[in-house]
Amino acid sequence: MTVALAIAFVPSLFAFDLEGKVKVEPPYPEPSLLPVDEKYVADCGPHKISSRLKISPDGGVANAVVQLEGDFSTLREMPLQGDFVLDQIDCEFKPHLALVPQGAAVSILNSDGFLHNVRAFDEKAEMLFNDAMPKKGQVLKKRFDRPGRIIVRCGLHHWMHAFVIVQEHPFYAVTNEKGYFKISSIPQGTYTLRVWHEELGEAEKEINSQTNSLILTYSSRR
Ligand SMILES: [Cu+2]
Repeated sequence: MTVALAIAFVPSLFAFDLEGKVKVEPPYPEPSLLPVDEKYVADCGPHKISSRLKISPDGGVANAVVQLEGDFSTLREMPLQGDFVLDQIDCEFKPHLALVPQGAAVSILNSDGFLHNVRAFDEKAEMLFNDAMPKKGQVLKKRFDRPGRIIVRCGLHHWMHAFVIVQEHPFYAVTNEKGYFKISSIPQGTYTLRVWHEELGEAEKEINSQTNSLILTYSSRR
């Protein structure tokens, strides 16, 4: 299930769109297989494919967070309505990375017919919540009031993790399977574009209204 972001800012002649691609230089690592504990194999299968680093055949990096830094405080507030969902299905979180406006309600689901134990931690590793979800179809509603990066884990299935990126403004994007992203209706100006990926780390680039497309390449795996 994907998370749809409804960004309803009034388009302006003085705004611009930015498209781009996040890449990594070869050689590209093979996806790693994560072992499943014996007692969970019946539910989850013998192993899981790691979601930490997904690279397309031409080096596009999925699940990188692209974010503009700037003062957007004069803009209209972000709409909080939307279908912000983090599902637990087949012993994995879907999506692996969810963008969520600050203060919006996020539905955490259990689509599996067995127990998950969802735990969220902020960037200082402080636990925000810790809830058992034993039932199929169970829904937990959570709100995140401060911008930042939340890691969500399952207390039972050690390979399960996902990120909730809490946005303070709409100028964020997550790269798709091919590494592409698009940020729309950016007010004219000069910004720092900050990129974060859980394996590849951080990168940044200065952009301005003349920058309509760019390719950002990580030099190697860290
Ligand atoms: Cu679990």
